[in-house]
Parts: sequence; structure tokens; C-alpha cells
Amino acid sequence: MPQKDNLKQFKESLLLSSLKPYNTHHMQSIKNEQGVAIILVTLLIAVGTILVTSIAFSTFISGRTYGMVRTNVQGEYMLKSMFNFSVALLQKDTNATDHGNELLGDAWGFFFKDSAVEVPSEVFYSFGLEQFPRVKLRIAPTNRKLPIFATFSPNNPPSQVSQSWNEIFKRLFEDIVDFENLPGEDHLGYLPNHPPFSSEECLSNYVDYVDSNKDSSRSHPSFDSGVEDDLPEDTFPAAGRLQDGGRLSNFDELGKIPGFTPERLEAIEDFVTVRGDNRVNINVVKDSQVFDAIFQGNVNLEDVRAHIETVAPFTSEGDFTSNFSNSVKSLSSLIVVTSDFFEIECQVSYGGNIYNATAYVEKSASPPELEILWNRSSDLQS
Ligand SMILES: [Ca+2]
Ligand SMILES: [Ca+2]
Repeated sequence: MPQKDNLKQFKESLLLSSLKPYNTHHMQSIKNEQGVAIILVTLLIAVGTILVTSIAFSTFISGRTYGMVRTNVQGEYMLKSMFNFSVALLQKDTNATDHGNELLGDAWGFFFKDSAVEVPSEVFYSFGLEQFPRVKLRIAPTNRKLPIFATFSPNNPPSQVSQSWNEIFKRLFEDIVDFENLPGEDHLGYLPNHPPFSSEECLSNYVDYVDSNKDSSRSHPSFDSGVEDDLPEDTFPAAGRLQDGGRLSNFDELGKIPGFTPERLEAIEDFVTVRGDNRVNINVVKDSQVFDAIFQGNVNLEDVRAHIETVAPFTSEGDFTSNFSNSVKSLSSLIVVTSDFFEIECQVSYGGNIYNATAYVEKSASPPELEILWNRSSDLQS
């Protein structure tokens, strides 16, 4: 049976891909086989629960309407079942740190790779779908990136502004992605005569967007202030972002802030998050830009990755600072070894259509609540 062969292949490819750094340890390979079993069983349960309902529903509507509607409903339900599957995997993570290594207990690590991982679509076939979908999934902790919301906490007066985080973001904008050489005029049209916004002004505008006053504020005592005072009344959310703890709802919302032009957003998207934990998890960082912004070149990402892969993931902030230079100690309050907030990207190709969605989930919430952004385009195309 071809389905069975493909499932077998998937199982083998999971084993092979995850065994690379550890293939000398027999114990770990046994543990990993259990990991693959966890994935397959969890996948079958997640898909089965939701698809049985979906197929019943789409059979019902097919009598009255066109096949395309039916295909769309099935595509949407496949995405939902993949998100449920991801949440179920995150719930199986019970070890004390988060690093994405499935051999060491982070089952979600199977889907935290450099590119999206293909899910065996035979699982769907076995529940009665007449066509084979192609499903890609990526589960990633948001705190592998820099938390822009950590620059300003509206609920934490009087120390709402974090000087350390603002200096880190200024380094990222100014020195690493070079805002000055990217279009920085007010793309929103509020202040057409204003010169291109500097990195400092962008950070102060961010504070103005989330704070609850209407004055031009500063994100750092020595930074240029924002432009809230010059904007038409109620341009920014009136009561700031107090209920959301200062968090924007998604990355694209940054584009509503003067200075964060589409070109600049594209340049920072891989390194900046607007949601989740307010410290960076050093075990899951994969972009050197994130490290350079925090450690100013005093710690090399390659050295850190090598330590994680050949010795072990870091078990505490102290474990990290004691292995790297002392100059890092003053920054230990900005880093962490765990992740609680995850971004799940999924793409389903089915019946000639491509369905994309991104979801966010907080691992420790009980039960974890899925927030699905249906219209967010995914990076999984390639
Ligand atoms: Ca974990
Ligand atoms: Ca303000």
C-alpha cells in the first residue's frame, strides 16, 4: 500500500534528520523512536477529531452547492487540525527548558527547523478525503527574536521605559539593518514634510502608539521624542494599549506607526517579535543579528550554537553567563532559557488551492488558547 510506505518514509526521515548530532548515543535513539511515535499518534488524534466532523458537514453541503465550497471547508478544517496537533505537541513538553531538541523532550522541535516540515498527508487520506493534501508546518517560539514590547511596559509605572531594550533596538535599527538607508518618510501621510524618521524617533513613536497619554514621549531619556503631539487627534489608539499589556496584535500593526515603513518592516521581520515572552531564549536564537544587537559582538552566535549542540542546551541564565564572558552578566535579566509563546505557521495545498494561516498559542495557559490569523500570508511557499 503506497500510503503505508510514505508513512514509513516519514518516520525514517524524522529519525534520520534528528539523529545527526547524537547518533553515537544508543539511549537517545531509543528515546527518539518514542518521540516519533508521539508525533504520529498525536497527529492521528488531532486530525481524526476534527476531520470526521468536517467530512460529515461537507457531505451535507455538497448536495446543495458546488464542490469548491466543499474543498474550501476541508482545507480550512485541515489547517485547524494542524493547529490542534501543534497545541497537543506543546502540551507534551514537560521538561524545564525549551530548546527545540526533540531528543531531549521538546516534541515540538520536530517542526522547529530552518524550513517548514512536511506532514504525512496519508493521515488525512485515511479519514476519507478523496484527494491528497500537501501540508507544511512550522512551530517556533516567538522569543527567538527581540521583543519590541519590552522597550515600554504601560502597566509598570514609573519604570515603563526599559533603557537596555531601547539601546538594543537602536543598535538593531541603526547599525544592523541600517534604517538610514531604507525609506523612512512618513508612509502614513500624517506628516508629509517630516524628514525620514531616525531609529530613535521610531522607538519613541512606538511608545506613543502604545502609551495612554497624548504627548510626544521618549523611549529613552537621551533619545529624540516621538511625534504624537503633532498628529491629528486620536490617530493612535485612544487609551493606548493598557489592556493588552502594551502588545500589538500582530507584526503588521507596526506599520501603523510613523517611521516603520514597509521596507523597514521587511528588514526587521526576522529579528523582531511583537508578542510573547519579554526575554530572549538563548537556546532557540538562530539569527546572529539578534545576538549582535544584545551582546554588541561580545558573544558569537556560532559559539553558542556549538555549545548547545555538542554539550547541552543551557539550563539557566547563570549556566549561559558562566560559559560566556563576564560582560554578559549585566545583561542576564534580558535572557532566559524557556519559551512560553509560540507561533505556528501552516500551509495546506489541496484541491488546486493553497490555504495559509498563522496561529499564536501560550504554552502554559490551561487550556492553551489558539489565536488564528487566517489572512496572514505564510513564509512556507518555497
Ligand atoms: Ca521544553
Ligand atoms: Ca505619548
